Amino acid sequence: MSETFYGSDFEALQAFDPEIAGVLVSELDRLRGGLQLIASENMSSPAVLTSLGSTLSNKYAEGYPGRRYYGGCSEVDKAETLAIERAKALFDAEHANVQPHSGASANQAVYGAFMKPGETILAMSLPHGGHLTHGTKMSFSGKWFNAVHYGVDKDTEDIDYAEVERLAKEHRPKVILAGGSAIPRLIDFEFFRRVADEVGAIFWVDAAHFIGLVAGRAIPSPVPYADVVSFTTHKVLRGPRSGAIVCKEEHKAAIDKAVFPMMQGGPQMHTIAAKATNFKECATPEYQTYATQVIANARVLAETLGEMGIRPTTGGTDTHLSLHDLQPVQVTGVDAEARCDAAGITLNKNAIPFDPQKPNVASGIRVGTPCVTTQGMGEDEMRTIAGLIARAVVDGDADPEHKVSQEVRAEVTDLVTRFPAYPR
Ligand code: DSN
Repeated sequence: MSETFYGSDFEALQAFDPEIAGVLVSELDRLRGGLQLIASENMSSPAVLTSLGSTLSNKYAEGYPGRRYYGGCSEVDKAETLAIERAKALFDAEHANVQPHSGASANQAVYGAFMKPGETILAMSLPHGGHLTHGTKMSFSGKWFNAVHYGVDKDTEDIDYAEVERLAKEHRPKVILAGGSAIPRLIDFEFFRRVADEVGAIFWVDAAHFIGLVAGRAIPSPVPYADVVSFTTHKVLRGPRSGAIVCKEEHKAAIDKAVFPMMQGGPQMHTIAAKATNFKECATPEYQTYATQVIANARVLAETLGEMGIRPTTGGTDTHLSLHDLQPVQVTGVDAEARCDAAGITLNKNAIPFDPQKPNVASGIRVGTPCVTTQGMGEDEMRTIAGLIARAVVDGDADPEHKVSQEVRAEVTDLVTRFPAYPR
């Protein structure tokens, strides 16, 4: 079998293109050498990476299995059918479309399926934890549609459900959207469903961040409540960098037509094969254990950072991520990110709700546990990591040669040596 498999031939790449081969190796070294705490990243398995690096990348296959605009699709049809059936089974969904190239492409297709330009969507505001594609002025979604935004409650810092209901009744949107990029708490899908029904709206969940926790049966699923659920496949889910949509049977035709031919051309068949492999992985008991541990780790990390003065918004987390307010320690998000980076800790600055700083400075950081949990770390290691973050943020410096950067980096090296990414 391996004699006829032409993907992932690293030696051939090295011989022909040493510059790019060098980047592949140095990126792997970077990944292995530090702590990866970006909440939206993970480390796909060699099986997923093998499907990605395959000759399925060559195939044009516009259309859907059994209904293609090109010949020669018999084999890629098998891959896409497996991906669809596995996604439906994993999420107990009536229909799945596995062709979106990314989360933004999946979201574009949802707009295309349900909305005409100028119609109204009610979604979470970006500065309060939403997403660029949820109606911000910089994205197609805010340029082509009328976006009305809800935020979080000033006291709880969780979704302001009363505001959702008030705005829904005032604006009677075509679509109500729940989900975002920096929401540490569970979302009350039943509430959103009720409000959507009351105003006759489609209920859409962008589950990109937490769909892996749903797949691992670690948190409640939006699928029974939502008309449509879009997601990415590379976050907690741990699949290839890509997107997908699941929906009710009644929306199947609208979603499929919106993905292709409305928004996309040829599907990336290698990525679809990798999604199929990933969905199979996610159906295992090992993955369920992983998803549960991701949350346990995130809780301890958030709590311990809080004890060290780096306050978690909403008081903690129910998911894989927490958002931290750095104002009590008088450090900006941008400085915290740079100081952590210098110490071998990769995380991102993030606006916190009601942030007085501009988004490119920000008063917060977002931390997530998908990667470190994939590496096998548990709650004890999270306490250690919280201490390292606090040290880097409060006492550290953006200079990697600074004493604190060096000391923290030495402890990071110890951790990642004991819990290696992609063990050799
Ligand atoms: N950029 C992703 C994130 O970091 O949350 C969302 O698209």
